[in-house]
Amino acid sequence: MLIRTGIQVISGLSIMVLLLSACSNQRDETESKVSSELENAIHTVHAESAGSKVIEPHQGVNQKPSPIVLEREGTDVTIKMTAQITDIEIEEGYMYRAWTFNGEAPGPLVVVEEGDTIHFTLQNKDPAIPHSMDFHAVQTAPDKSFTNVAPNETGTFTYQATKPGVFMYHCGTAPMLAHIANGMHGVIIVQPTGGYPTDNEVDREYVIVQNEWYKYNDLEDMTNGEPSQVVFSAKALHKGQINTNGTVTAIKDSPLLAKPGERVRIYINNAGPNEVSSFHVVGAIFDDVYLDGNPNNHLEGLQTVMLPVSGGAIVEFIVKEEGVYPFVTHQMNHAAKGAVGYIRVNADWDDGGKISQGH
Ligand SMILES: [Cu+2]
Repeated sequence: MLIRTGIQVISGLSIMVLLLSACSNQRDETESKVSSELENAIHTVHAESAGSKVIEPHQGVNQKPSPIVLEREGTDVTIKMTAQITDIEIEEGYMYRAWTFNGEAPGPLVVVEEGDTIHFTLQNKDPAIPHSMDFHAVQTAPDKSFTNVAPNETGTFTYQATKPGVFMYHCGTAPMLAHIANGMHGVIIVQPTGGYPTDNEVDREYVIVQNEWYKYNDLEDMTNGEPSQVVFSAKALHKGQINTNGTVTAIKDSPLLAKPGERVRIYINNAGPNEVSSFHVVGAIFDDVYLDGNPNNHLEGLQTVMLPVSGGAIVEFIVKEEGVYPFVTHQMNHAAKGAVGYIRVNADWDDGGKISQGH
């Protein structure tokens, strides 16, 4: 019989306190620091709600999310995405009129295979601002292939994905910081032709993105300030998985799921735009890590993986027993601003016998 030793029900704050009490011998001081940081974060959010800077052409514009189109014919992959203005509730009661791909922030997950030729079309539904697409997964001349698409116009670009990995994509239109920080970023996974050495050991796999938010469309704050929220989102890799925006409660309200003893793989990417991620799963050690998702960059036995802005990784770990395993960026001030998600490990969870792995 399994012994329930994990944390069954836990709040974001108590996780922070637990983490910090384990990591520091100045417990009282740290706890009060975390509380005060949380209060500051909440205060900031409320302050922002009052004074938004929605530009005139975006006032009253809230475009419904539209699904990405991804069609394959041999090694030719047609991808159609939109640039659009869509409200995202980053924190309960705090709406952010995001600049997005397809109405999601981060944008929809793109998965292709090594060697594919991508025929990419961007439909710019923004009535006022040009947008563009910079896929880190391709090698091409940016001034030809990542160029602006004017408002209400469509642009098509062709390039090849020659290297496997977990790559960032983002809008590259100036000022790029504003476009990315306002929500125009996402992940493209290029699956390696020969797979990963540990493919056969993986029971379950998920895609997670970290990003931070700033005061609404405030380039000064994005440039010189501190993030208001640092968040995780889950992007559905397999049917039935959650697909969320980057919000402070996204993967706490709907935890990732696994069963005791399973090996979990997470494809993780840090969209920034400014902050490094120190990705860590509480109660687990990464048995295998592929930096940037390239099978040649294989590391073993990591407690934390460092993700530069735009950087990605695949991490694999065993969830030993039942419980709730939080994952965080171990930069505690960022975890306090929302960058905490849960993996719920439960033997009784009825997954219909399906393994959420797709190779
Ligand atoms: Cu843009």
